[in-house]
Amino acid sequence: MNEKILELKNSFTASLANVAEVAALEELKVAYLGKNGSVTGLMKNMGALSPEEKKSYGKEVNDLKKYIADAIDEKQVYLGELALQKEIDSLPEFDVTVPQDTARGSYHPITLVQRQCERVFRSMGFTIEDYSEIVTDYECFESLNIPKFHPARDMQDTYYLENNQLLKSQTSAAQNAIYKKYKKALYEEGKPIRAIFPGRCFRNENTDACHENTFFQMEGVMVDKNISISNLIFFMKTMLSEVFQKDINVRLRPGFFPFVEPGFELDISCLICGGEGCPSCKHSGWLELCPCGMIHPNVLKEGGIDPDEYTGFAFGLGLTRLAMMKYGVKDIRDLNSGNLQNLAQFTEDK
Ligand code: FA5
Repeated sequence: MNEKILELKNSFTASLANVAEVAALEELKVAYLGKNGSVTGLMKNMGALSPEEKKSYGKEVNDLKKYIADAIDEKQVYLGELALQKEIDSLPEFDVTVPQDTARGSYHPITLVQRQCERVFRSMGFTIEDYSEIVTDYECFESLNIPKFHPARDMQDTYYLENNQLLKSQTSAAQNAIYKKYKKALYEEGKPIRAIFPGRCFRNENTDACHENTFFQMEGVMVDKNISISNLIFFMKTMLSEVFQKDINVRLRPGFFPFVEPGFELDISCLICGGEGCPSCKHSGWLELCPCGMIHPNVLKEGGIDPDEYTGFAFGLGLTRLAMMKYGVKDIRDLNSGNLQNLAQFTEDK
């Protein structure tokens, strides 16, 4: 190797070893590879060389250029990593096992009543089902004896997606799938269908103290031979007395839902005003809590179950309203407010 080139290479290597900061590295780069740098200066000697010498000299200069450029890039990466590590080391250390002073989270009141209901129904042999919030028109309406353009659809306007699916307006949307899932066990093993399916529902409606556009319901169905209204009333009464742990005034009145026949509205005496009338109960003293009825033969048929052989009941409990009554929340909108000071009060249960 040309002596001058070798000298420059050695001096660069020694200087690079002493560089400890990005700014100094940049200076070194300019000193060697810049327009007036040492390596560029080597090219000026080319004129005095023979064509043969020029060839090997030129190659050696180019090799040195590449060597210096690569070494600078490598050092730049190294210095970057070093700086990052320094920054990490300067962060305060923390111990994940040290207890924090901040308040602990609590269960939402709707979660609490949902779990109470689940406990009661599980103890009576019901399975708990999870179901999608996005459903088809068939699931939410058609399979429930509500054909297209049926006036009953007006009661449950909801939010439609561009692909024609919709946000479910009622947990009843899972009924058809539940019948299809369990009919084999019903027919072949004689196992009654007993299922509850809590879930979030959506409706396009004006909100007030007892109506939200997003709320929770808990559907329940039971199908077997000889199921009657007495079974329905027994399960409703058991659930309410377990949840409230006291006697509650209840009234049952006729109600129309295309998927049950006969259908009922189950109201409870408003626990906010003691039945006197207030905004929470639309000043009637009663709160619609749990519509129910005997499953319509068309709905059973659509689920693959012969209505001449089997009967069943279904109910659609308003979980959000149940939470209002249980915890004395006067305005349903407070439950969706995300106000932790309000919500953190309800920690009595798991
Ligand atoms: C239904 O949704 C029927 N699917 C219930 C049903 C199931 C009937 C099975 C028969 C058999 P309805 O629209 O009334 O029915 O709602 C049921 C309950 O959900 C109401 O009683 C109420 O407690 C609650 N609910 C309804 N709309 C709202 C709302 N906008 N905000 C809060 N709770 C509501």
